[in-house]
Amino acid sequence: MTESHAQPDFRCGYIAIVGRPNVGKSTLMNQLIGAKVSITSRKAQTTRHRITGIQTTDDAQFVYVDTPGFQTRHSNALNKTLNRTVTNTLTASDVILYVIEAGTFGQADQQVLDLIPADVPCILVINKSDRIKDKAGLMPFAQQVAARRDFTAVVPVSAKLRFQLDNLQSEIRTHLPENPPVFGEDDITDRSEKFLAAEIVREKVFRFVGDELPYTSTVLIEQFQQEGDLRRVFAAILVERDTHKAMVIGNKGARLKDISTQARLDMERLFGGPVYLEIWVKVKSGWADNEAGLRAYGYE
Ligand SMILES: Nc1nc2c(ncn2[C@@H]2O[C@H](COP(=O)(O)OP(=O)(O)OP(=O)(O)O)[C@@H](O)[C@H]2O)c(=O)[nH]1
Ligand SMILES: [Mg+2]
Repeated sequence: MTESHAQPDFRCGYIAIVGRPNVGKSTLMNQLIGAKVSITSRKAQTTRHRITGIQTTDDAQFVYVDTPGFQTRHSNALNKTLNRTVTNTLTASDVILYVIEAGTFGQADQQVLDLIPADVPCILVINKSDRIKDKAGLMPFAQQVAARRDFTAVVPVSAKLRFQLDNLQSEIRTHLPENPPVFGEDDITDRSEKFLAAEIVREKVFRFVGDELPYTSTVLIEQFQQEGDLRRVFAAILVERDTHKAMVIGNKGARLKDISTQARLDMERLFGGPVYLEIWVKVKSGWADNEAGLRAYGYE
């Protein structure tokens, strides 16, 4: 710990990031901390766990908590678990970032807003503002949404282009309590490398396999070993049916090869060393419908 952290006005606290699926919560957290600890994709329901992203500056430690998009469509055991993760995070935060997409506000957004406790400072973050051509139209939209709750601030941002993220961070800091840092100053997450490895493989499945692959696929790390600098990772992609297995493997294994290569490169970047990665695809049906199965795969 450096001396500056002993300063009396050092602040540290938890910042929940919530919103309906696909509004850019994980992209926002990664950009705020400057590292990719939470996976992202253009498909809804990418994030399935509570994931912490930590950033330490001279005068504050920001502990962001990325959450799954709140599910309102299907109600299986997985979705109930995901939603419980969101509600539990909300009650344990110093500040809440309520994220919506510029120009869009619907029932699913309102349902998340209804969950937010009245006594926690909440910032309305209007993401994907880069997509709005008519910038003047953003004002009335922001005012309409802002009227739905007593927000402490309204900040239009583009997580993708890093637009307004510094302003957002200064606003967040004003709501953090005066506390010494909880994590080390170089920590970027409280999740293990094994957990992050599984998430990286899952991201590549989401990205490389078309929309036809149901969201009920998951990844299990069967072995994670470190020898010096080298990490050896043995992963299994679990799918529901043989036809899904064929989709993941692709023609002559081409798709699985792409998944493996991209996952390995991301792991090497994040872990800062070489990675040996082997991936199998296994059929295991029904895991997302059953609470015991979910616990076995690390869902809280
Ligand atoms: N144009 C634009 N796209 C963005 C922005 N932020 C995120 N996206 C895209 O939106 C999609 C969803 O991003 P995620 O960060 O995975 O969204 P999420 O809210 O975490 O999604 P879930 O975890 O499924 O709830 C991805 O394709 C991102 O690249 C932004 O500021 N501008
Ligand atoms: Mg996400």
